[in-house]
Amino acid sequence: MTDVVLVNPPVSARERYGDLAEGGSRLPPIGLALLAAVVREAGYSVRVLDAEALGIDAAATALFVAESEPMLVGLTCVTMSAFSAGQVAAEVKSLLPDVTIALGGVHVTALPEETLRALPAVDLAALGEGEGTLRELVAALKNGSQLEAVAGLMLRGDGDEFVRTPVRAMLDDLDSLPMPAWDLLPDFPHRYRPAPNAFRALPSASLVTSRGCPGRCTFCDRSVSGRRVRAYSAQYLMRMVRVLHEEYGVRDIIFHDDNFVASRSRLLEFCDLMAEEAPGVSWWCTARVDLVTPEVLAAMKRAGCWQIAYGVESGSQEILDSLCKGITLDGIRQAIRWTREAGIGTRAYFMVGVPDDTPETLRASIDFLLELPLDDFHMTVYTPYAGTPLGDRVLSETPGGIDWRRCGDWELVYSPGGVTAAEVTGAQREAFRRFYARPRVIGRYLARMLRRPDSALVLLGGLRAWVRFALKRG
Ligand code: B12
Ligand code: SF4
Repeated sequence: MTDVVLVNPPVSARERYGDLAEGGSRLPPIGLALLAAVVREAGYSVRVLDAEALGIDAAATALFVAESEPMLVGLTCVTMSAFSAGQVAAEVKSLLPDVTIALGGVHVTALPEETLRALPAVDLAALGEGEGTLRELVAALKNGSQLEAVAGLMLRGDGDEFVRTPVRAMLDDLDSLPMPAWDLLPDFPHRYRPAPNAFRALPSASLVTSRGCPGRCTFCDRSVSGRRVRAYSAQYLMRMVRVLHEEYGVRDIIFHDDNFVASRSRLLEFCDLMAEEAPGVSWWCTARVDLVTPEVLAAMKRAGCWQIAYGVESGSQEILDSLCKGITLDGIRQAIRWTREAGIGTRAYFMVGVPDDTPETLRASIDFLLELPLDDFHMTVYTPYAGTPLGDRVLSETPGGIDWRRCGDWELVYSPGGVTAAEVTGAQREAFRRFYARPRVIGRYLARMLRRPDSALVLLGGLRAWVRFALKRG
């Protein structure tokens, strides 16, 4: 018997990336690895079942869960995996009718009642950050005490009623957390792999080392992480890097924080430690264009940073302003130039199909993408997520709602008004076609394949997916 089984529900690469499946990633469920470590530290037994990584369906997932005869099953989900989580819950309940099933993550945090209504086999929802909530929930179930006393839950009441327990305070001191339980993930790190253009060496791992971002971007989902920045200290971060490298052989790390450079003093301290200790690990991260300077970039380069991904979103200043992004096209140009001058690769995230987009703003984004001296890019489709200011507005104006399963950032799931779905997809395909068909970009890919013959096949697979996507009609 195991006290707790934590489950990442099954979602296929096809469901996540559509036509770009071969160019996608499979990365560890960071939240679950952390929750597992917290449960273990509190003295309970715990397993993690990453059905997405194992490639098993809901029925097989439930069979594995049932083998452990758990007291509590904890499922995580984003919007697109909510129904899959519900399916796993239903299958588990058919095998273990008395087990308690909890659901956590950004989606259920933003839409607790709707989600519990849609997924009847789930007993309760954990809202917001889950470490303290899960620890207390397991203890309460073990002791048979009242769940109403556990902060951060949404419980089922009588009939169609729900009972919300007190709000769970956000964690201030991330250093108080144990290290993620990487040992409980299936064949970590080898079963996991970033997108073909998102690693310099394998095996690679990803980390989220801070929570929260003070930015005001109206499309951004911070249902769990909030606006207040809280971060692991540079020393703790360094310890994580060392453990990943020395115990798991990790050679490249992605810092998937909302905004890794949010705290400059921590960033500089971490860069100094990395440069001093030179643990033989390269890394890349996300950043806002208005938070980097030549000095910061030079320190990052010395510390082994090989790429920075900037949220550029659009080539139209009007669209950037309408999204409250708080950056300018010139600011983007400057950050990309400085990053290149520092010897660090540049990657930009664009988003098409936002409510104010028109054929002209889509054109402006493609022109801007091709103007910037970028090494890589990513162009997703705007998806209205509940809990974000823009998403809530769009959802309230969309009669009949939106199918959660389609909310993976690759498909237009609502009507923006100024552009059609075909125009949005057309812009995306044109961007991929024109970006990758340039001799400079092809040459860089060939050079990467020669430098890293061990990952040449992965890169080729990615290139094939992008070319097929770019050339597809409709
Ligand atoms: C890192 C990251 C990834 C990584 C790793 C994802 C992972 N499964 O861990 C990768 C790159 C693989 C990824 C993939 C995707 N992502 Co992502 N990702 C993030 C990011 C930047 C940070 C998430 C994170 O790890 N945070 C740190 C951990 C500790 O927090 P957490 O996972 O939320 O878990 C905490 C709580 O939610 C809670 N909790 C969670 N589950 C449970 C379960 C129980 C039982 C309990 C008690 C508590 C609990 O406790 C945890 C600890 O506090 C967020 C943005 C954000 N700030 O949230 C987007 C985000 C979650 N991703 C998003 C999306 C859309 C996706 C994809 C669908 C994209 C795609 N098409 O592939 C996939 C979905 C993959 C999947 N099956 O989950 C959206 C989700 C929006 C939504 N409402 O659906 C976000 C919010 C970004 C955005 N667009 O705004 N993602
Ligand atoms: S998009 Fe980036 S900068 Fe804007 S609020 Fe979200 S994390 Fe912060």
